[in-house]
Amino acid sequence: MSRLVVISNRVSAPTGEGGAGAQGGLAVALGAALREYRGLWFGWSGHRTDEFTGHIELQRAHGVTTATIDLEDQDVDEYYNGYANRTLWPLFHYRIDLAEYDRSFDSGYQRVNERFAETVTPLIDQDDLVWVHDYHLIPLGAELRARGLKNRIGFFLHIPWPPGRLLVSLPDHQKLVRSLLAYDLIGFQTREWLEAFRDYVVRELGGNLDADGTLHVGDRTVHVAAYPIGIDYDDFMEASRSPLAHQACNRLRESAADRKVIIGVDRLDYSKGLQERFTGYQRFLENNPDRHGELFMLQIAPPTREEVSTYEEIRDNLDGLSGRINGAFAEIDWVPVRYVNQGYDRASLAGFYRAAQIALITPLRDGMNLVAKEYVAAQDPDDPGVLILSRFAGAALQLKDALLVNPYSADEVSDAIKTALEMPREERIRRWRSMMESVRDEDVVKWRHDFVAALEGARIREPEPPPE
Ligand code: ADQ
Repeated sequence: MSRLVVISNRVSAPTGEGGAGAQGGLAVALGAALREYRGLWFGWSGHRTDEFTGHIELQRAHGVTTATIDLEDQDVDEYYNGYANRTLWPLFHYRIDLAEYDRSFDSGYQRVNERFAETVTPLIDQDDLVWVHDYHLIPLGAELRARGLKNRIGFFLHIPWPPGRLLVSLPDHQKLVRSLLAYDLIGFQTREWLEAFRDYVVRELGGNLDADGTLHVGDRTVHVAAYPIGIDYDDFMEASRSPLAHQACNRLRESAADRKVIIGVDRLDYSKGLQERFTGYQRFLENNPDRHGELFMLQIAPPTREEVSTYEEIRDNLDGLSGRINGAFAEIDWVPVRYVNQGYDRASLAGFYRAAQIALITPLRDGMNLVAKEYVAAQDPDDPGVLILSRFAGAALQLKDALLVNPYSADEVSDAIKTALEMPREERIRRWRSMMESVRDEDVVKWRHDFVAALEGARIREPEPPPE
């Protein structure tokens, strides 16, 4: 079995097996993959330095070696806060109104990808499989090839791929997409994003598509496929049975005092549709005065990317909106919105999910959305809650038995809350069972096995012809 080298923007030091750690689902999933394949995980430490030195900090913990580098202030501003999070993130989430195009971002993005390639190349052995993650590192494969790497290199995009009509608004869009052709395998979360990518390559780059889905562009052959990411089912179930999860569940139930709980859990990001969700809930309260006092909404949303101004704005907007809803509807013994700006470990989240009769997960656009899957996994099989899910989340293609809504429509969201509150137990159980099977069977272990197997099977690269 080949060794696996995972490269992502950030590296989270693995904390070992078991459910109670404070890591995100992806960090746990990649940590497990690396243990299985005796791997190396390379990326940015998250720290800034005055001057880039290329010094690699190597650490070994719980069977995984991590290798991290520090970046300069200018790198962080132009690459991470700039091109990745001000240009690509909004554009790939269909928000060209928020996308900022600035040449200094392009050059910073390119420079950091070159720095990643320069530093990681000596750590890669001839037989290693290399797996690059996400929109921060699109040109990395081409930079690794430019340094002579012949290994099989795969890329997985965690976020949506935008329709060609939006993507062409990006200056130098062809250059960015062409750099992806250096990979042997490109994975997307869903068929929808995969098809948008293929359409672009066929129309804009003159590519051809084989019957088996392989793309040919000039002399390049690239395998492209959808690999929907899942949760670490076993690990999450273990977390949800832990004392911490029970404590969290009881704490929320006791404080709810027989009221039903509608839960939302998201990073504070405009793609997650939080303002639209609050507005949908407000519409429900306006339309159903008889239900006031019977339920409340708990929104957990820790701030992220605070150095990007649009994220400050959304925080201000939500503070205002939650305050206005509470001001308009609260009674002395009932507050309709509990809005919490802190993150929780996975075990506590599992407990909160279990205590909530409804999950309201309404991103305007989301590559997958693992919170929806975690909510399903955490439910009591005899009395499961109802998942209300945006039809624009990648997860909606698998969780077809959720109540699927258009997150832009406050009326649809309001109606779905009413339907969820009134849904008979038998229907809740039937819908939950079918969703649970998909969450269990299409988990993160399957995701990484499918991707790595496809990468192992991807054609070994022919040596490049010598320059003329
Ligand atoms: P994210 O946009 O971060 O990820 P999501 O998949 O919902 O979105 O969450 C990832 C993890 O973060 C989950 O395990 C969740 O429990 C945790 N998390 C989210 N909000 C939290 C909170 N308030 N407190 C504590 N933990 C929280 C990106 C893409 C997604 C894709 C993932 C994985 O945007 O579409 O599903 O990568 O590929």
